[in-house]
Amino acid sequence: MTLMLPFTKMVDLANGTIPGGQDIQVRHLADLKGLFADSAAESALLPENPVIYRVYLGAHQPEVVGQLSFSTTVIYPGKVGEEYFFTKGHYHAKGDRAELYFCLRGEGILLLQTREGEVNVQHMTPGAAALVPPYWGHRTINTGQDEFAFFACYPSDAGYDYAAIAEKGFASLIVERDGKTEMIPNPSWL
Ligand code: M6P
Ligand code: ZN
Repeated sequence: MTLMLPFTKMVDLANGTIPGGQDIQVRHLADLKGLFADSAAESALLPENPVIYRVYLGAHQPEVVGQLSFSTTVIYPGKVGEEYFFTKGHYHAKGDRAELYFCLRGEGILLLQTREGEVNVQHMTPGAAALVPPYWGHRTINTGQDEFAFFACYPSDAGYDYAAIAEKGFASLIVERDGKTEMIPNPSWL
């Protein structure tokens, strides 16, 4: 066994970033192509290709049992059609791995779904600690006017299954209608 040394990373609570982190994933609209329900609105916005969110990796530990990794995610405000900007969303490749989210800034929704199509919604405002239990797919959505930022901690061996979400999406959409946030059924959910 190789003994790893403890370490600390600072999260900037003002903006939700992890300064000095070498690993930042930038997700543009093109990276989420096909995920928004309103494909005409998505196509119209594609030439502009806005940044939808950034993931700041604080610790990407070896992908083995017992290790924890952590990151922050900053989702920018905006919509594609009536649907708010969101993360791609994933199930864990190892489905029995859980994850913890802690909201730092702004407001949003943690949308969860089982593979059988059961949906659950958790409201995220600064201070909210939301648990993603094993087997729940998860996506975060910025329902506010400002940046929405949260901290995430997860087993390093959890892995990502994006394919199921890319194929079927989520059973519910989070949209703005008449200035209000609403959850509506996804018309293309099978
Ligand atoms: C959180 C964590 C990360 C994840 C990120 C963006 O920071 O859950 O593991 O990568 O959100 O979500 P996605 O991978 O679905 O784009
Ligand atoms: Zn996850």
